[in-house]
Amino acid sequence: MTFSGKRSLTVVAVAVAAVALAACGKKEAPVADVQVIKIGHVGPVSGAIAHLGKDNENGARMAIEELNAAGLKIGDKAVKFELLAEDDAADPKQGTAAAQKLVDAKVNGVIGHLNSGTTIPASQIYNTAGIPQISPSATNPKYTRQGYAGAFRVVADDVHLGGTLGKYAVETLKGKNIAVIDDRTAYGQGVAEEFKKSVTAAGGTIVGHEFTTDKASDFNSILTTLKAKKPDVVFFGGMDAVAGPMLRQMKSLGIQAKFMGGDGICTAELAKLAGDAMKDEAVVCAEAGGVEGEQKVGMDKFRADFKAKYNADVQVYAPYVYDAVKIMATAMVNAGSADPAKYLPALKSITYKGVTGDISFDEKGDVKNGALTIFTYKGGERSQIAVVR
Ligand code: ABU
Repeated sequence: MTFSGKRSLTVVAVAVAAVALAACGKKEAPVADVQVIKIGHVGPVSGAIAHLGKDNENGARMAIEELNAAGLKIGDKAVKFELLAEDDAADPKQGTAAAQKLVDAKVNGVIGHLNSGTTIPASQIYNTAGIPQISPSATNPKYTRQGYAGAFRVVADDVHLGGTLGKYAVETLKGKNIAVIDDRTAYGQGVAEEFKKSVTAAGGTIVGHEFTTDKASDFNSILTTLKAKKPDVVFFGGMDAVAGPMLRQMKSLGIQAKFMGGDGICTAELAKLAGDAMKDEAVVCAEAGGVEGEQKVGMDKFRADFKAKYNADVQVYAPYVYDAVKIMATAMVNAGSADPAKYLPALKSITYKGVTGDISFDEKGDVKNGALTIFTYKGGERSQIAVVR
């Protein structure tokens, strides 16, 4: 483990000269040392899922602006948070390059990445550098099973997602013959395998499993193969940018099956990407988190504030990014230090009430008692079915 305390403090002390004169009294303002705390954020803000990367990045910006407006102190010093936002284009190689760039910039912590396929290789770089990382959206279980002391996740993982959706496909949708497609990414492959295990355990039959990529747009061949197997449910392990065109081609081929997927398809954008191929209640997906009861007030307020600020609906993960940034800042305040080695213990033991619920971490760094929210779409909008744990 590299969290040995050897890493030097990366807080940059900025002496703010007392040059401000009071307008009337010509009195000098007191000299203040303001620590600049660098928070890295990485997601795909270019490429097919740039809308999701921007959603995440805006969640981070919102949190950073609020932290700065609150005038926090860490130890006895005033602090200013700075966001260092990097684009990994959902590509593992660009993900590790972005991670190295943030390490070289001596960030105090990282929120990201969005995709499991970028988060997992990047986590090795952050671990070696001793920099804590909170992923707001990467759901492949491997991320927190590598034994890295500084790897945290504020959403449920693919075991939970795929397992719950598989059971739902058989027990609630009454699927008997179920087809699976995955995009061969760390996320798509992982969630599809968990879904299959759960379908089989619940008594359903997997009639076929076909493969695509996260850049594909022509699914006629694999959909024709699956159509011959007469599935009543098609599950897709992948992201909305691929699922939208896939739904359109299912409609063209006359495939009537229900369409299911994990959090990667469970976005506001999916309805636009699928267009008139998305019939009401024909798509079921799950977000890897969720709130109910009184906690919905905070989440609803966040969504309204986000829309007012960015003129865009939350896609999926922005509230989780927002909470992740604030959790990291709270750990620093609790520890009285932004030095990663010093605030890491406070992060491990944190209990935090966020807009996404009550957050604390288990021994692996996963959120404890993580929820899932099952959605369908009606009138082109996500419509909540249930929050499950
Ligand atoms: N969790 C869905 C999207 C991100 C990922 O895990 O790749």
